[in-house]
Amino acid sequence: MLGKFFKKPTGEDKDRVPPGQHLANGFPLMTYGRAPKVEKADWQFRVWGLAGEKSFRWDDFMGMPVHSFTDDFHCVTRWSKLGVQWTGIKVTDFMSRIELDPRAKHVTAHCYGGYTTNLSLDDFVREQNFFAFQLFGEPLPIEHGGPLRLVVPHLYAWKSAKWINGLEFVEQEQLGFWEVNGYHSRGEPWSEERYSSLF
Ligand SMILES: Nc1nc2c(c(=O)[nH]1)N[C@H]1C(S)=C(S)[C@@H](COP(=O)(O)O)O[C@H]1N2
Ligand SMILES: [Mo]
Repeated sequence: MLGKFFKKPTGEDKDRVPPGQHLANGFPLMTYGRAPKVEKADWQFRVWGLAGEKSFRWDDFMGMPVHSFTDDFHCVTRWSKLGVQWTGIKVTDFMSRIELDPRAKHVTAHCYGGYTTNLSLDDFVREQNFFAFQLFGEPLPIEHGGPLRLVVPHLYAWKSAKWINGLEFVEQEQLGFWEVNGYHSRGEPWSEERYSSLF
């Protein structure tokens, strides 16, 4: 589907667009269901499973080091957006504030609204991954996952959980919302890990 909504990558952009992807015009929204509205004063983030149970409030997150990130964003429905500018908190900085059980091998991200997605610990705990609270220098819009979303740049964007509010650490992989519905359990865009071979 080229034309109004998609551009064919040209020149140097070409090397940045994974196989089977086209460049999006603007920044499309992709949400299953409705965007939940959560005020920062009420916002809570919980850790459980194979990690010491812990609860965080908005100010706890804002007390962690803040960084800028520029990343390409690839949705499995075949649009990519290059050079998205985010501000957020590194997953690695967050992880230094929790006590992880060495048996933990996977994590399920939980969100306001009920969405979930799973990641191996190896894919989750990376310097490049972060919790974003700003997009292009503005507070992260609700529709894009505000007040806080996960961004995992090296995997398809369904792993970048919007309205994230919890992490459940587990030993055995526990499939999330799209993964249960046939998407690949990992979702690496350069090798086109789009769908599960089980379906
Ligand atoms: N909570 C939640 N997070 C989500 C989704 C969702 O439906 N609910 N959609 C995923 C998908 S499929 C994509 S492509 C990206 C889209 O992010 P955007 O709407 O900011 O473009 O969010 C991901 N995170
Ligand atoms: Mo997506």
